[in-house]
Amino acid sequence: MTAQAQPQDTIDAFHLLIEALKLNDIDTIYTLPGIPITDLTRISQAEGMRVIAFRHEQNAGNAAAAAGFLTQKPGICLTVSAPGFLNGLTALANATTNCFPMILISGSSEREIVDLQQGDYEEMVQLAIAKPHCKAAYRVLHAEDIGVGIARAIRTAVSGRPGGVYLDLPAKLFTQTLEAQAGRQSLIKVVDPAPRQIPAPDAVQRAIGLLKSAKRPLVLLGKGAAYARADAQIREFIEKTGIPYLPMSMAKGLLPDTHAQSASAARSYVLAEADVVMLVGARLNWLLSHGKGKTWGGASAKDAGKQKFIQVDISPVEADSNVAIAAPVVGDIGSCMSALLDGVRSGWSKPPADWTGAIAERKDKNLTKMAETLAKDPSPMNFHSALNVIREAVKARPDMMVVNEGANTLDFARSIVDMYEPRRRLDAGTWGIMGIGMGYSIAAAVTTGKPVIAIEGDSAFGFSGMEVETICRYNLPVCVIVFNNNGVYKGTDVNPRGGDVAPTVFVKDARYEMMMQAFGGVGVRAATPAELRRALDEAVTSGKPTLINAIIDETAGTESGRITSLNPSAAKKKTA
Ligand code: ADP
Ligand code: TZD
Repeated sequence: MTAQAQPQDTIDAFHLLIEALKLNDIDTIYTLPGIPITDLTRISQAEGMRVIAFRHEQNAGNAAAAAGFLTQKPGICLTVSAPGFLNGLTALANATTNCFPMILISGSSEREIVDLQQGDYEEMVQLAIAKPHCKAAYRVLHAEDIGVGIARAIRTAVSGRPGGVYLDLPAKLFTQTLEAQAGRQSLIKVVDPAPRQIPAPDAVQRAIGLLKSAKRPLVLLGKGAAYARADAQIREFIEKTGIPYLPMSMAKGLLPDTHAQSASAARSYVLAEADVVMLVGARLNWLLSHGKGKTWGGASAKDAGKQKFIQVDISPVEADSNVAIAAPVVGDIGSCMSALLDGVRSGWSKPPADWTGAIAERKDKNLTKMAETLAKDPSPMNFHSALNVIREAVKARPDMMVVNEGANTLDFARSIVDMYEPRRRLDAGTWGIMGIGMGYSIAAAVTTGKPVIAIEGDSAFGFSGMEVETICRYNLPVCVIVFNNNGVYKGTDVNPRGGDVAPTVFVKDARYEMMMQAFGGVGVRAATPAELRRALDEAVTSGKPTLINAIIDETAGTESGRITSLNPSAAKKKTA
């Protein structure tokens, strides 16, 4: 079927919905078709929207979430009812957890039948189920409310702390029509969807006062800072003040990782020793050991360290969520950093040389050690020797997008692959979720047009691997590199009873490259850094969908990568 013809003087709900999105500069839909949204996907395409159809809704949802992070406009994921909705819901919840703006739009079954539980096709109370997992859930029952529904969804997704919104569209809505002019007049172009939020002057002064009193100050940049696109103010603030900084993984590249003030190579030293820490768009969650314990110089796992915190965040309730925040600065990061910059323009002295000197010393030592490790060429490859190839490739093409998931593959890549430009890195994020790889890669390619390298553990890749067909279908410049060590974390576990293999072990020497070949893309097996370099260079130059099966020593990984301590058995040993 092609786009449905409709009488000149009427407009149906399909077209109203598409016009409402277009009116708000939304030009792409990530979806998987079926009843009742198949025609919506067709008509969207016919009306000039980019429609990217996936093989599983979770991947479409992850793509929408990444698109939201990269563009500051809510990414749109469109699914069928019940199972399609549930498949998309994980991505909606993950987007909300990561503060990425997205809208999950799902078709739903007949209200009358659902509410009486009479057993409709794909029956489910989707609105109620979505609600706890996103910022808000709305339903549109009448065509004349489509404009308001889309406007509310957009505003909710991007204003304040960004996040996910669910929009429920019952099948019956789509068949409704309105008089064309009245229909179009009912649509809303959202004015100023994410209004600036100016911080209170006294809050800014409190923060400046604390920073001025610091002997060992540190700035910690999170992915909220990357999202906010306040790149120039952040850089100016760091360089003007001379304060060392640490980027969280998705804030890497806000300033180049090779910047003299980056303290990444002295991370454990600065976290334990800093006396004033300014968080910019970063939460003190598990990724930062909740702001306390030995990481922060505390005497035991539960003790806070001696540092005082400044927290720059758009959410007023984030402060004190884990430890006391001495100076909360609430507002959008652009406005906050501008105000803070004004406060350090005069009468500012750089941090004491003994602090910056001690950091530089540790950095030098650690970087030298790292260079020695990276220079080794073991056979089979280990994480370091393979990642060194990617490190060089990103250095040569700093505008490339990097997507990263796995355990060891994530932890090592985060510290080995330097980033040079803002918002070039997407990863497993706040949940440490596996399965974002192909969805994020597809969105990265679609929204930026840049080459994408997906650095994937072999387990992580499996969660979304079927989307290599989608990558081939849309001919996207994505190079997937599977770090194949024959299993989850590593490939050496043994079932003590014999019989089945251990739960963490996969088929040995799996030919992942053939998956890409199956759909017309390029598949290469790479057992050495030279082979990996050749295949990666070719992929980046040609822009062809490519999968490189990088053979990694199956003994090289550690259990859960760097978070082994979170395993219950390890925690039990610690308290015993
Ligand atoms: P990371 O994982 O990199 O440490 P988090 O996701 O934990 O980062 O934290 C991001 C923080 O950024 C959230 O607390 C969120 O409220 C905040 N944030 C997101 N966008 C903005 C913005 N435009 N202005 C201010 N704060 C923001
Ligand atoms: N399921 C989901 C949705 N998210 C998760 N994080 C996990 C399971 C648990 N998990 C991790 O935290 S990492 C990981 C799993 C299954 C995979 C690690 O193996 P890998 O990477 O092959 O991807 P390495 O490099 O071999 O460690």
